[in-house]
Amino acid sequence: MVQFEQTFSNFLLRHQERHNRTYNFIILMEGIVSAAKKIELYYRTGALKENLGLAGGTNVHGESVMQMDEIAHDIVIHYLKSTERVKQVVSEESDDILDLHKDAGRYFVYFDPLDGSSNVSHGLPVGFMFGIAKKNLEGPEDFHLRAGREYIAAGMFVIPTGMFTLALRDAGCWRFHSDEAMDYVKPVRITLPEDPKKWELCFNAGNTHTFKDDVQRWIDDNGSKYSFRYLGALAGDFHRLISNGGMFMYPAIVNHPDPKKNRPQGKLRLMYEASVVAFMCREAGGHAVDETGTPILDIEPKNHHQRTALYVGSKQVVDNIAQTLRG
Ligand code: AFP
Repeated sequence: MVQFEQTFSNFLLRHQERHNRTYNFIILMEGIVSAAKKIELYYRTGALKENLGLAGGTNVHGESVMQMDEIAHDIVIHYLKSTERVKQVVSEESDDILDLHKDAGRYFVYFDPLDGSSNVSHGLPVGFMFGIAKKNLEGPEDFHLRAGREYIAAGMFVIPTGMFTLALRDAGCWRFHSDEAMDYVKPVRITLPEDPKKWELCFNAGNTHTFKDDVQRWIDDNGSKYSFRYLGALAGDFHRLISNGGMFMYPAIVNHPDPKKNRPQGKLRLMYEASVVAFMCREAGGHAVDETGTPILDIEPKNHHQRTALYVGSKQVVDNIAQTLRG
């Protein structure tokens, strides 16, 4: 018998209807999904076409090589523009905030088109991560940078695995799989498991000696309770974490033997990395804080490329380390 799965488009259409919403968000998401499919296609064939190299170089055919993250940025901008629904975007690949349809648009999109660049030359998983906020419907738009709690949705594609996770405000965190026709299908609601048996810790253990003393002590006291996993691309690491539970962390680097390499503000970007996973995690029943124990979703960005430390995952574990962080 032929097995039919619910498609992402059908899922979203029903969601909008159920909540008496407009179709604008569907048009926006159609653009985002088209971009993800295109990035996936380029990524899969990148090694063949020698598109995984350094920008500015030339391949064996004498053609100029574009770096995958630049290609991914161009793809996302093209599809977002074509929706005619986006006012402005923040992209990891652009120094400036970019205006798309500044007056007529309805949404702000904050994205990293290809997160995890150290995996690119190996063809290993990377992420296309995005957060979405809506214009001020009540008064004149002031174009302020939104904190994560103001996002209406956030999600990520783990490329090239065909996995897509989307969280909708107050409507849960959902995972979809790409089928044979490259349609995203089979919505499965994700809730962080309460059973600590599967919980994992996920961080770059090679950096441990550079974390602040309290965090190193917390790891000494608690690390042995969990298995460790680390891929080095947030989307892939978080994809696993949100299924198994536990905590992903990228603490501030404050004790580096070479002080120039310290990162007291953390490494990850607030608007299109930390707030995106924090939003998904909240919808899955989890929590996320920064180096001071402040909820990530409450941080008002002062700069669109602002960095932050990040502790995200099962509420119990994050609450526990947050106590240490608050001192
Ligand atoms: P890149 O895109 O610069 O490789 O950074 C990826 C990332 O922002 C995030 O996806 C990873 O979780 C984290 O950095 C990995 O950082 P380390 O290589 O320092 O462990």
